[in-house]
Amino acid sequence: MNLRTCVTASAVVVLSGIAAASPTFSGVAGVNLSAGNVLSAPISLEEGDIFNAMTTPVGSLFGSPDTLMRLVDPAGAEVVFNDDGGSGNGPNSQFGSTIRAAIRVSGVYFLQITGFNDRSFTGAHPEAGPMIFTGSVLGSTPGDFSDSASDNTAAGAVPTGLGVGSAVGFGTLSAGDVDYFAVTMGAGDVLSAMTTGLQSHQLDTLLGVLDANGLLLNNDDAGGDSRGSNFESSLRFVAPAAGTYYIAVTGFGDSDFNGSGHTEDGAYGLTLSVVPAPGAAALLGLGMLAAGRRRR
Ligand SMILES: [Ca+2]
Ligand SMILES: [Ca+2]
Ligand SMILES: [Ca+2]
Ligand SMILES: [Ca+2]
Repeated sequence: MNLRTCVTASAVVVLSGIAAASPTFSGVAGVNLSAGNVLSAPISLEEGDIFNAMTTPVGSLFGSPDTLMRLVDPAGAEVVFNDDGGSGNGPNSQFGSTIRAAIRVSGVYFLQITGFNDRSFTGAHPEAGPMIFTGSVLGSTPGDFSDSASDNTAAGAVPTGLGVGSAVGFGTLSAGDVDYFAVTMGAGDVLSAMTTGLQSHQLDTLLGVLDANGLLLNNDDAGGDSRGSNFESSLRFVAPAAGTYYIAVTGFGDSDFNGSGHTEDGAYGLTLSVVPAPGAAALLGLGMLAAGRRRR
């Protein structure tokens, strides 16, 4: 599977109560949806893994193609489904999808993406255009970065090491804690980011992106679906200028991202990708989804 990226050895993260077997890894791909097509890709997952995925439409920024996404288990049952999940700072409405799933049974699952409103995933839709697919598996190994210090400032931000590509890391919230992660973006680069609670799957996060001056440029509270709950966050952001941006994770109630006003307590995964301006998305290659693409 080419979704895998290099797993770096950083601080060991304990996934409490989770017997994850797969390595932790992330991936990003530019893919095209065509009218009448369903993108379907097999992915091997182990009991205890947490699977995460989001689409970021870039045909028109965050508005088209309007995707639906789901994960299907080895028995053919739908595990989780989402239509529009999370926020976007583009000029259009946000029609990308975000899903999370805690895996209870090992086996070959299918990730499927279709167009609105092909709820049966049979290909009956007119949606067409490029999107960015970002995915990760939170498994038994450390991620690419880890929040360890309790430093509620951008100056203490955890470097993600992310240039163009994807990364996945871990963080922990406690009451009053805000976590900052730094990414370097070029003008027009597109950021896709999502949080996933590790223990309860109901960690109520807020996710923000701030510029170097600390100005909050976009944020999300409840974005996407995870087994019926909707407390975690996902956002899409296009950089207006080249520079360092800060991704901030805090708890519900702290809408100004200064730590006051939240009592959320727990660990989470943070899945990220940064890719060049939308016009270049198709140049990334069809990635993992290409192999599973089928024409009706
Ligand atoms: Ca949608
Ligand atoms: Ca923290
Ligand atoms: Ca939330
Ligand atoms: Ca506050």
